Amino acid sequence: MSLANSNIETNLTMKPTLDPNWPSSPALESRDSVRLAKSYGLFVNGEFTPSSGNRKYWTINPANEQRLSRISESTAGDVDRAVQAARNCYEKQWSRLRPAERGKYLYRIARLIQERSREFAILETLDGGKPIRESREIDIPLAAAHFFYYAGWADKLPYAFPNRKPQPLGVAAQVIPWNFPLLMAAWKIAPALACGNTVVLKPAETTSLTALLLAEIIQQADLPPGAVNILTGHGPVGQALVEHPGVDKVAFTGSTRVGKSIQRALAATDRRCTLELGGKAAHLLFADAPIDQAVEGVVNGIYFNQGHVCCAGSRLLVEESVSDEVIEKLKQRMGTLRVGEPLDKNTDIGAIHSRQQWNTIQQYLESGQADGATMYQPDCPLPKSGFWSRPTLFTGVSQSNRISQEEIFGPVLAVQTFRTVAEAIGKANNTRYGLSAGVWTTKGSRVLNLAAQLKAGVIWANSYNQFDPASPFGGYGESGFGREGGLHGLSAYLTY
Ligand code: TAP
Repeated sequence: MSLANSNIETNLTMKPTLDPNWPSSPALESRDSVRLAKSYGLFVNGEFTPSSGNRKYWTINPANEQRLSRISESTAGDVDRAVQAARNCYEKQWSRLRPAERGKYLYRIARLIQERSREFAILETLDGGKPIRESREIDIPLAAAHFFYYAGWADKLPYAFPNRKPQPLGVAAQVIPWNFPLLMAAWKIAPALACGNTVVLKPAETTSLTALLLAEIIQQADLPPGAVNILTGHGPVGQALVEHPGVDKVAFTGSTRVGKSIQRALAATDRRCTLELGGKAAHLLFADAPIDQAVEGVVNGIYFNQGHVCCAGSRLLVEESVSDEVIEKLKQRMGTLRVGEPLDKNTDIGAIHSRQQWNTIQQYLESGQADGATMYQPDCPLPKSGFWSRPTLFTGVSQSNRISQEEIFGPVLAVQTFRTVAEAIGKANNTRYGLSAGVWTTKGSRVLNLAAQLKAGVIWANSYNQFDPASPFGGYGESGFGREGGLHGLSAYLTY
């Protein structure tokens, strides 16, 4: 058969029909792909139950302010019930299980998260406002990875702590924030269960949907009733939980203000506590760094998840000789960022999480300008409804300005310059926080020197926001104490 007679020939000779105005195909993730209940109950003792007070509140989509579903407000009685369920399960079942059996349950949860990852990603984006690209490629896979990782440790604790007898603590009260809802739940629940503890978890009031889907998965995975309990509601629910006398361990991630109040409440008790709090991280960018790569890393470091990131690189310290070039390149790159509909797969910066957080960011934008810094924002269009903030860069910032001292938790970068390494270190460490830092240089010896001198729990070199379940994460100073992730994350849930 000659090619001239074949279909291949015919197709090859057809004129191209690609219309440059065609829209790109829709994302697989859409609002229609998830089934939202009209309202949700609490997850206690393996079952979804109404709250005893029968009070509910709306959770909304911050990208359009539309109501998504109604969430139950737990009462003190519900907290009591959940802690009791966790205690019963701890004493009668979970702590007595063969460790390898605990591991099997955790593997099951990890696989179910993977199976339902699209649902999880859409819910996370709808409820929290983060771009679907981030929920799909970072939050959800990392959450599954944490369960896989800690599943592997469940029957190897004696190897993790040789010559010791590691024992679980009992009932863990866990309270998490709204910026990485499923991921924070995984960071907390996976190591606790792997070590033989049971859990009562309170998600943030504005982002409970993925925690409730996780509860469904826990049911599906057939965990013993009471091993994991999830209580929704506002701050006072978290307070009642961490102060409950039936709790043996408190793990909190959130603001430094609330972290301090928890520490005060636990001061006279022998309960174990870990606090993962705020941050004000610095990038240190040296003249010898690969500038384009560094600019990309700085953009990722601050604008990822709208800057709602505890370890966000919200300060840039750049060597004076390259500062003009770096700032120019930063502005160019910021101009290419797409702000808008979080469910659009091309979106770089999604919605600000809530009106309250939007107000906070506006106050900092005003404060930066009032203090004399120069503000730059690209002229990108913003949607009409919902909460939005353009990526922002401040130059001419001084060390005492609020925007260089306080955690903004928004897409706002404060730029300062330095001339010597000592000056860079001094400025980077001049903060009450100490969660993370980024170093941009081609000199390996400088990286090692800075890693030893920067007071930060995590230091990335020529990269930023790299997370792995095997690597510990936590802070110094007002960024809290204790580590999550890796082997260190196990020790927070054990006595040995
Ligand atoms: P917070 O206001 O502190 O809230 C965190 C959690 O605590 C929420 O579930 C909250 O409930 C609850 N809560 C409020 N008052 C409480 C009390 N008195 N006792 C016990 N629980 C209470 O923080 P946020 O605004 O959600 O999150 C942002 C903060 O979290 C930032 O500072 C950020 O840096 C920090 N963060 C740190 C890390 C790490 S790993 N260090 C990771 C993520 C976030 P409601 O939501 O109902 O108020």
